Amino acid sequence: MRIESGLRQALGNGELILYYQPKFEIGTDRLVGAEALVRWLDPARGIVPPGEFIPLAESTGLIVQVGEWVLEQACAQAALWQRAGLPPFRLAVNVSAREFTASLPARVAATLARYRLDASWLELEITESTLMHDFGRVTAIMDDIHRLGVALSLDDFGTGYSSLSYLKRFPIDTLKIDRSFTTGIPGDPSDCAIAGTIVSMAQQLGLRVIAEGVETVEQLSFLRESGCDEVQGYLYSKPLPADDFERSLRENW
Ligand code: G
Ligand code: G
Ligand code: NA
Ligand code: MN
Repeated sequence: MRIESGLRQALGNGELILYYQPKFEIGTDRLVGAEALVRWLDPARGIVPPGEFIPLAESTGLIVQVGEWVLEQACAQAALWQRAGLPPFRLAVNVSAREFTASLPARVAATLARYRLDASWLELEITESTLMHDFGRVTAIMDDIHRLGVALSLDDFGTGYSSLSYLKRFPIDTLKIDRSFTTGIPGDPSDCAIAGTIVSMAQQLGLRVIAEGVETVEQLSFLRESGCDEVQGYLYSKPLPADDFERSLRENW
């Protein structure tokens, strides 16, 4: 309860901030995307990671307001980068199941318009739990988002319980191999088999595939050999504040 009222205040006081973690294409080593990750800058406690307040925000419904702020902030930042003439990349925003409502496509469209941000700059990361709700309703929302030119990726792939048949029924562009599988590469044969199978399934379905949580060159080599398209993880960069991200982008990437 204390953290809930604290989070409500944090929203009003501008204590939320976004960090940005780059995504790289394996074949070209080019930065092709980034994931926006929210943090709470609590004056008393310092930086509070999302793992400590997103679950609470989801169970209380506050995630809707948090999500509105995140989309707004991410688009504002991407528009600055677009206008600064940085090489274009897709900025991904995490969207929880409770935010995935019929009003989302219109809000996304309005936000893009407000910042004059091209839709090719935006991607939404959803999880399998979002897909397990009413099929017709979820498909309609995804189709509307897709029609705007905004990409959709399936986060934490392989950890959920839904049927694989959704991969052909929903307009998904990219699968994100969950960090828990990447961690076991190359030592754990099961994790290697799962990651390799996700990559080949994605290829055969015409989807892009990215591995998250890549920390070692051995993991990178395995993923390259498997044919994985992109990687994200500490091997390349931790999530960074906007200034640091932009500086690295100009200097290194
Ligand atoms: O940054 P970190 O690895 O600590 O993030 C932990 C979790 O919080 C991840 O599962 C991530 O998807 C989630 N998360 C981070 N930012 C957001 C956000 O803006 N919205 C939602 N819904 N989840 C987020
Ligand atoms: O649930 P989601 O996939 O959105 O979570 C992404 C989270 O993973 C972010 O909070 C980010 O900080 C974290 N992360 C990103 N790269 C790495 C990595 O290489 N190793 C570890 N341990 N965590 C990572
Ligand atoms: Na994510
Ligand atoms: Mn993930």
